[in-house]
Amino acid sequence: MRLLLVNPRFPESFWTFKLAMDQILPRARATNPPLGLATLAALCPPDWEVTIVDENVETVPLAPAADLIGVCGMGVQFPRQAELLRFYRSRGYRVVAGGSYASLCPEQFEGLADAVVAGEAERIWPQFCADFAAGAPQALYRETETVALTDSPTPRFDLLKLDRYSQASLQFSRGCPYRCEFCDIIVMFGRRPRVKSLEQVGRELDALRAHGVRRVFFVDDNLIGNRPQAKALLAFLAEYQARHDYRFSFGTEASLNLARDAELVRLMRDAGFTWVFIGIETTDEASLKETKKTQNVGGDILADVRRMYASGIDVLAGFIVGFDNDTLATFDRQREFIMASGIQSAMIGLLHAMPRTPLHERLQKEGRLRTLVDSCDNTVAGTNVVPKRMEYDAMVERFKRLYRELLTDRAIGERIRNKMRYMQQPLYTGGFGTADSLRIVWRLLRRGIFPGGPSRWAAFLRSLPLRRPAQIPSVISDWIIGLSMADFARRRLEAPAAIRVAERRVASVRAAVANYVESGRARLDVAIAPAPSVSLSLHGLVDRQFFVRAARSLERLLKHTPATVTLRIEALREAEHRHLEHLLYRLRRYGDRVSVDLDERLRAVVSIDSSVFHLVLSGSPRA
Ligand code: B12
Ligand code: SF4
Repeated sequence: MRLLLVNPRFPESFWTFKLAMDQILPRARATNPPLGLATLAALCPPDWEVTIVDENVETVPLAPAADLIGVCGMGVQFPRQAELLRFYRSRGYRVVAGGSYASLCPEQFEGLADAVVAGEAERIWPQFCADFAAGAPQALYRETETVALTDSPTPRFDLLKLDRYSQASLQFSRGCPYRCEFCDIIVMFGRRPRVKSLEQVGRELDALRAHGVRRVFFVDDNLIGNRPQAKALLAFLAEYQARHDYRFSFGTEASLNLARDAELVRLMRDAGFTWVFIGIETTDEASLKETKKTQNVGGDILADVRRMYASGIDVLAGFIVGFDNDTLATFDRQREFIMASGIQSAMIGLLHAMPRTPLHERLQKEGRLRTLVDSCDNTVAGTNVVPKRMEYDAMVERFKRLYRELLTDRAIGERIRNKMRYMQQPLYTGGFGTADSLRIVWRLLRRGIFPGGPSRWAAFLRSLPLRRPAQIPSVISDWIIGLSMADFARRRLEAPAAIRVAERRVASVRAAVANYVESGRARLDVAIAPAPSVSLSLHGLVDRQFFVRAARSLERLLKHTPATVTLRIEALREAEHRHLEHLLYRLRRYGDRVSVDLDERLRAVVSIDSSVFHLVLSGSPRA
């Protein structure tokens, strides 16, 4: 049996760190590989031939040699996941859906897939494989019991292109003992953390070591959910690193009470953890109590963060605004805290109600759910929650402003200084070889710092720890994070003035292709609000000049505005293929905002990299 597993492209967000991936880090095209797919591959019968394609780092095959295609996805990937399922199914493939969103909302996949696997796959995927091989798969496989993680096999890391990611993923536990009202983790994985054995972790590390991996993200929901087991793991990791004389640099997610357990922090440090992502959410005690995040109540959160720094471990954090207790003034308090704490990777979101969570249930009862906003990415400028003590529009505007305030050059530099004052000896060393480290610094300077002009140069220079060279890798890393987030915010959380710029840029696209539109060979559809978008369709034959003019004006439109562009190509002479390629080459950098919709016949001869552009996959051949 030939199985193809696909991880659909993520829409761009703060989490994709596009600037870093595209322009600064060598080789990396995405942060993490699809660990769920590698685990699923390991659960297949041994005689199945499995291939994994991650559309975030490579293009999807349009006519793969496969008997079955599995497509995974989080909620944010659902539109692309659905598009891929529809496309492959329309080509006669048998398709199966799974992953985080299918686990939470399997009903959304009705009519999209031949089968849906909802929940952890360790027990139900082998059942599906047997049924599929026997020709009688069911429509839904839903895990209703508790999966023992000791039954989880070593993921097929060999099927992943690990060198295209900035770090590898490894999972020790699932579940979290707490009960935050907005959290879907405890709905999907329960409140009793389940863990793998230390031998299993050792085997996974052996496999990653064999691939030369250095940076590993323990993708646990809360690594310290079961403290005795976490401590055993950490001691094991320290011993593993020493035994193999191999330095992995680890990172993970953990609850804030980690900082209040000195032994745990010490073990973490000894094990080689260089960063930890903490759900701080807010420093407002009333909001924390309201959302039942009781583990964060009753301490000094700023002191907690600084204690982590003092041990050399960096803190990345999640923040939320929009609790019932919050007002517009909450944004100011969040800004003050984030600045003082020096947290660079501050993922701030408006409170979202994910389906099936207690928060969703409560707000539904209170009639406070908005339906228009996608509730799957918690950092978008919108939410499905109707706030209690703020006007919705004012809240969204203030949210965008908060990001803008935090992502000025000055604020990035100031946070670095505020952090480094407390993190005298960071454990983070980058984990790159000398040549790569130099390349990263050079690219950061050339593509990140220099283009920012004198104010950025000054902020950068002021943040350099000239008397503490050990801090340099962390400072460089924080600039890469800060500038990547600022780059995304500039393009996506635009100030109102951007609309005027968009109008000007759209007018120049119009002028560039006017002749072709008048002669009926091309068509241009434009929308400025709510977001600028341009759709250029080619249905008659054009010449080289068309592509040159279109490339120039579209590139500028994409560069200076948050516009999206759709290219619909129904007719193209062979001689024009290379001009189209040249046009796409110029738009590459903005590929996540460019959709390419090729006529069915052209799809076979013009290759479009779907990891760069959104390749539209209409289900059936067009008439
Ligand atoms: C690591 C991680 C990340 C990493 C890396 C993502 C990546 N590329 O892998 C980063 C930090 C980048 C990230 C970002 C985000 N994440 Co995230 N992330 C996780 C985390 C902690 C672990 C995922 C993982 O690797 N698990 C380990 C594997 C083994 O488990 P699994 O994926 O669940 O797979 C199992 C089954 O689902 C099944 N399966 C998986 N795939 C398939 C496919 C088929 C065909 C089948 C049949 C079965 C199947 O088999 C596996 C074995 O049981 C999860 C939490 C969690 N516990 O799942 C959140 C989680 C997946 N993320 C989530 C979200 C929402 C996001 C963000 C949108 C940010 C946010 N919180 O708003 C961003 C978007 C990403 C982007 N690039 O834009 C949500 C998804 C909610 C949902 N139900 O859709 C989760 C569940 C956490 C949460 N509650 O916030 N994330
Ligand atoms: S601590 Fe994190 S994983 Fe645990 S319940 Fe709260 S939000 Fe969910």
